[in-house]
Amino acid sequence: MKKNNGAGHHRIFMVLQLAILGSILLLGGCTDAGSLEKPLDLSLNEGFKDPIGFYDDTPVFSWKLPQKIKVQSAYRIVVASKPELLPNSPDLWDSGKVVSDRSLYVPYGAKPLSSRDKVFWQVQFWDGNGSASQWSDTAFMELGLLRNSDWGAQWIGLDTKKDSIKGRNNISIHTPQLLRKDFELKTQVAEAKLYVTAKGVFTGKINGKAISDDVMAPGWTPYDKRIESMTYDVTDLVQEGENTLGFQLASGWHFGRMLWNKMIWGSNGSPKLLAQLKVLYADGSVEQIVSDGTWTGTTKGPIRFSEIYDGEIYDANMELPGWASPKFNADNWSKVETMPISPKIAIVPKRHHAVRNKLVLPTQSIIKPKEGKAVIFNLEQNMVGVPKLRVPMKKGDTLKIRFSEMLDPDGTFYTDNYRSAKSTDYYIASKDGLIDWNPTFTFHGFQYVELSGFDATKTPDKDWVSGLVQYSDFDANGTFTSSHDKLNQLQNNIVWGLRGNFFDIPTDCPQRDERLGWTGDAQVFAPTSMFNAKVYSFWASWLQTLRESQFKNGGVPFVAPDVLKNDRASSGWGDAAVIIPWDLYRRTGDTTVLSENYQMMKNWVAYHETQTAELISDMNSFGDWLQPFQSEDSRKRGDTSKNLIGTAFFAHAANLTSKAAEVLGKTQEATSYHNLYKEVAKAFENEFFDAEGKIKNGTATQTGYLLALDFELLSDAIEEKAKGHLITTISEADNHLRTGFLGTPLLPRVLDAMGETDLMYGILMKETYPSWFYSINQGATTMWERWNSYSRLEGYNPESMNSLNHYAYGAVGEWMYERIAGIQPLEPGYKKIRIAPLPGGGLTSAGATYDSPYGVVRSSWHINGDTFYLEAEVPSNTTGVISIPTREKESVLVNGQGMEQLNIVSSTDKTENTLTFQVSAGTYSIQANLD
Ligand code: RAM
Repeated sequence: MKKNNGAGHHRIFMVLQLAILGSILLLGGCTDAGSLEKPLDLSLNEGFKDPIGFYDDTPVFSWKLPQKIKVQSAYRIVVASKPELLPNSPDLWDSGKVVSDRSLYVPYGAKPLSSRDKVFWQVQFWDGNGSASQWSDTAFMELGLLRNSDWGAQWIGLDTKKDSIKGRNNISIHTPQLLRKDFELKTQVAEAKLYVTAKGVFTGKINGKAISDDVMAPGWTPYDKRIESMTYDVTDLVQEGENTLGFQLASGWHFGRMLWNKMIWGSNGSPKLLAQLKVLYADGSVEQIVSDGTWTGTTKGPIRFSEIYDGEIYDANMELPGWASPKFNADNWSKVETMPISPKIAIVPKRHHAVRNKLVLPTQSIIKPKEGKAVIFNLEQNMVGVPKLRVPMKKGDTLKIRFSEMLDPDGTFYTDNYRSAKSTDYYIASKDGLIDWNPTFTFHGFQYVELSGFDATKTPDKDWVSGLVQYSDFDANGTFTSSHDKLNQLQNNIVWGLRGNFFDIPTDCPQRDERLGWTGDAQVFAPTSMFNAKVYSFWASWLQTLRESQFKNGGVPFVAPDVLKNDRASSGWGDAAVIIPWDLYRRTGDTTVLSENYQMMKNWVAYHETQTAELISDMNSFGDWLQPFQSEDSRKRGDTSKNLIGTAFFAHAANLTSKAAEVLGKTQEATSYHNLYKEVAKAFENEFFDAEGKIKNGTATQTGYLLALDFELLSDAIEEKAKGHLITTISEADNHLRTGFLGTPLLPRVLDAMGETDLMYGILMKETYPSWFYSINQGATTMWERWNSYSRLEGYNPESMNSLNHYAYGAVGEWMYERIAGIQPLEPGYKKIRIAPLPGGGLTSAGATYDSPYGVVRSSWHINGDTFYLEAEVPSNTTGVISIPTREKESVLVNGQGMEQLNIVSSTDKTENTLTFQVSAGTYSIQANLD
C-alpha cells in the first residue's frame, strides 16, 4: 500500500544527503569503541523499543546520551541482518561518523526493508571534546507483514448473519464464534510467528494457552480502507507433533452498532478472522499454517452475546474444555466460509500498542441498598475497562452485573447518561461455588458495580469485585504535584480522563452509546496528554486514521474513524488535522509527523477557504461547545459567533500550515500560507473587532477574545485594547471562566502571555461554578463533559448527554506542566528547554518531571519564608533557559555558588520580576530571595 504519503520522498532525500555526508566523513575502518559510557534507550520512530511486527520499512533511529554528557558532536549507526555482524561488519547500513548533534529520528539510510525482516542495530556517539563512546547495546526490530500479498491466508468465519438477532434499527447482532484448526509440526521448532487480524475483535490460543494479553485487538481503524494486523512471537506455545490454533471472534467496532444504531462497515457479511502462522524449524525449513476452508467453527461457545455498548452474556454451561487444544472432538463444528483478501483494504501492521489490562482497582466499600437483593461495590474511582469477578454462585443462577459512574442521592444507580447503552453483563453459573470471570469483548465506564443473582447465603465481600483498567498499552511520561490538594486531585482527574479515553483511539467518552473519536476533543487535549503519557505513537496512528477519513473536498469529519458518514465538517473540530501534527512536532521534534500530514493540513486549509465569502467563514461549527451560561437558543454551541470561530480557525490553520511548510523546506508554500494567514487575520479584525478592540457582529465572549489573541489575529493597537476587554468579560463573570471546549485551553495561554498569571491562578482555583475545582467539590474523580454535570445541591444535569469521563476540560494540564511547574519546549522536541516556574495561587511548592525525547526534564520548586528553591534538570544534548522569580541577582545561588563566581550571564524582566539565564545540560539546585 502507499504508505506515509509524502514522508517517503522527504526521507529518501534526507537519506541521500546523509549517505553522502556519511561517506565523506567515514573514517576508514573506524568502528573503535571509545571509553565514554554507551548511549541508552535506543528506539525507533515514535518510541518503539525492539518491536516485532513493526510497521515501517524505513525507520528512524533515536537514542539518549548518558546523563553526564552535555552534548553530542557526532554519531554513527550500524545496522545488520545478524547481531554477530555488529559493530564491525554491518551488512545493511553504516551511517559512518556523521558530525551532528542529532540524536533523534535519524533516517535509515539504506534501501527499504521487507516484510518480516529482522535487523539489529547499534549506535555510538562522540561528545563535545570529540571523545568516542562505547557502542550501545544491540537493539533490534522485526517487520510485520507490510503488504496484502504477504498473506497466504483467507478471511474465514461462520455465516453468523443468517441467524443473527435483529437489534435496534434492524441491525444484525452476531453471536460470537469459536474457530479452530488442528495441525502437525513435523520436527523441532526454532521460531514461530503468528500474524493475525480480524473483521471484528479476537482473542487467540495455541494449545490452550493465550497468545497475548491484548484486549479488543486489532483495534479500530477506518475498516473500509485499512485493517491492522498483530504479530505475536508464539515460539514457546507450539510444539513438535500435534498443535491447535483456536480463536474467539466477536463483532467489536467492525460489526457493532455504532452511534445511534448505524451499522457502518458490517452491514454485509459476518465477522471474519485472518491468521497466518509461520514456523521455522530447527533444520531451517519453513511451514505456514493459514486460515482457510479447512478450519471449523461454532457459535455454541460460552460467550452468547457481546456488544461494545450493551455488554456481554456468558453461559458457563456452554464452556468447551480443551476446544483450543489437540484431541478435542470438533465433529459437530461447521466448516467455515472463506473470503479472499480484497486489494482495496490495506492490511498493515498495527502502528501503536493494543489495549491491555493496565491496572487493577480493588473495591473500597460495599453498599447494600435498602430494598432488593442487589449489592453495590464502590471502587471510589471512575474508570474504564471490565470488572474482574470472584463471586460465589449457585448452579444455574444468573449473575447480573450493572455499572454506573455515580449514584443517585438515594443510593440507586444513575444510568441516564449511558443513554441507550445497556452496559450490563450476565454470567450463568454451571456449578455451585466461586466463579472467576471477566468479560472479553465489551468495556464499560464505571465506578460502581452492582451485582444480583449471587449465592444469597454468602456475605458480600470486597474481594468479589475489582476493576481491570484498560487502555492502549503506553506508559506514564510525566508527573505533576503541588502543595494544593485540589490541584493534585485535578491532575489525578486529568490522568484518569486520559486513561479512560485512550482506548485504541482518542474517544470523547467511554461509557454511553457513543465513544467516538471526536476531533475537537482530541485537538484540545493532545498537548496535555503528551506530558502525561507516552502517546506519540497513539496520536501518530490516529492521524493516519484522520488522513484516511478526510473527505475529497478537504473536509475533516466530526469523528475519526468516521461513523457519521455525513460529509460534514466543523470549525475547531476539523482543525485537529493541523493543530495536532503541529503540536506533536513541537513536542517531539520529529519532522515525519509533519511530512506525513502536510497534505492533509493543506487540504483542510483549502476546505476552510471554500466555506468563506471574502475570507469570512460561514463554516458549520459545534462552536464553543457546552459553554456555561449560554443563551437559550445556542443549542449547546455557546454564544461566540460561528463565523468568528470559523474565520479564526481558518487563519490559524493557514498559519500552522505555513510553519509546517517552513520546517519541511517548502519555502514558497510557507510564504503563501503565511500571506493567507495575514489576509484572513486582517479580514477577521475588520469583520469582528471595532476600533476600540471590542467584538462586534456577535456576542463579546471570553472565547471570542481568546481566539483573536491566542491565534495572533489583531493589529498591535487593537490587540492591546482587546486584552482589556477580555479582562472585563472575566471580571463581569466574577473572575470565572465562561468558556466551552474551544475557549478553555486558550484561557491559560492567553492570560499567561498577557502577564495576568494571578488572574489565571484565581480562575483555576475558583471553588464555585463554573470551574475546575467545582467538579472536584462535587466528588469528581475524572474530568466531566460539563462544568455542571452534577452538583450535590441540584443533582445531575438533566440532559442525558452528560459524560462523567470526558477529557476536554483537562486541557488545562498543559499550563500546569508548562507554567505552574515550569517545563516548556523552546525548540521542537525540547532541544532547548524553558524552565520557568510560576509561583502563585498560594502554592508553596509544585513540580513536574517530564520524560522528553532527550531524557528527563525536571522542575520542582518550593518556597520557604522569603526564599525560593528550585531543583532543575536539563537532559543531555539540550540546553535550558531558567527563569526564577527574583530580581535580586546577588541573592541567587546555583549549586551553592553565586552567579558572578559562576560567570552566569543573566537578564532581568522587570514586568515579570524574573531573572533569566542560560544553562547547559545538568542538574541545578537554585535558591534566591523572592521579591
Ligand atoms: C458530543 C460530545 C463530544 C463533542 C460533540 C460535539 O458528542 O460532547 O465531546 O465533541 O458532542
